[in-house]
Amino acid sequence: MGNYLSLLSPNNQGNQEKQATQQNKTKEEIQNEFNQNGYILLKNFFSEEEAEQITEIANELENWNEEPFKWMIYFENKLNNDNSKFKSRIENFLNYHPLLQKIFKEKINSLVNEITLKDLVLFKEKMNWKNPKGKGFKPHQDQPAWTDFKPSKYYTLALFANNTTIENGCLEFGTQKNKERINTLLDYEKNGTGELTEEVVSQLDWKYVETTPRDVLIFDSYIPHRSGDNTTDNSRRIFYFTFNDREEGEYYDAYLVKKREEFPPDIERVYMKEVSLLGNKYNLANPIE
Ligand SMILES: O=C(O)CCC(=O)C(=O)O
Repeated sequence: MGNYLSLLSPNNQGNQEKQATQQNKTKEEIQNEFNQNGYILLKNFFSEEEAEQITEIANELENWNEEPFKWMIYFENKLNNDNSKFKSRIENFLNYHPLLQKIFKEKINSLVNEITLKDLVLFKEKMNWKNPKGKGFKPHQDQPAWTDFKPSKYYTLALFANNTTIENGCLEFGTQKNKERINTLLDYEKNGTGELTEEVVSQLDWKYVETTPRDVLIFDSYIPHRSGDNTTDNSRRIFYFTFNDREEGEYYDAYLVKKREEFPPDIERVYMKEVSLLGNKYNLANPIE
């Protein structure tokens, strides 16, 4: 583990305020930056070795076959619409991957708690592939996707299984020009894709966030974000672990039940009612078919 966790860990409390990270920020400065912007990038949080493990886990998931009522794999059509589909997203894999579970328990959950200063519990996890010619995500906030559940806010921690770049469709975050933290829902297309209105999009300051597998990114469910198409020949993979405040309840299992009802993975669709893709908040602003 790089500098951050030792900086943030309780057994280092004596000198943690003075100790600098690779970004020369104290723990308090990191927490303040997250509170101010609604997102924070921690550069080089992981060692080279750990970054390789993350990449290797993504490689393994890539080879998992579809299995009904286990992990959930979703597909999208290629950009050139040649009728071929590729894997676009996998959800509900944490409980089937012991090494990832270990990393989650030892590092991920504690880190997100320390940055947000909350006792957070996992709500859901996913990995988005964005293969070569994979499509981007339209500008949106995450909160409207999860309003079937009680939490007033969610926090997502992202891990990167590739370098993410402007060319392969890295994440972009929008903040208000007056620098005020966005803590409410902005105007979005309620009957369509969940996309923020053009007016809202044009009023925000958009910043690309390019990353490597050594980095960690944390963002909340009100920060507007989007990503471009992958115009390169390599895939761009990001893990997302989404949490909510334990005080607002635990919904991990309930979310999976609801998602399976509303937007089941392809392999389960034969068992389910017809799936509506358009205006489905379980498919908010994303390219999944
Ligand atoms: O992976 C991406 O490019 C964006 C993902 C995203 O915004 C989402 O899944 O809500």
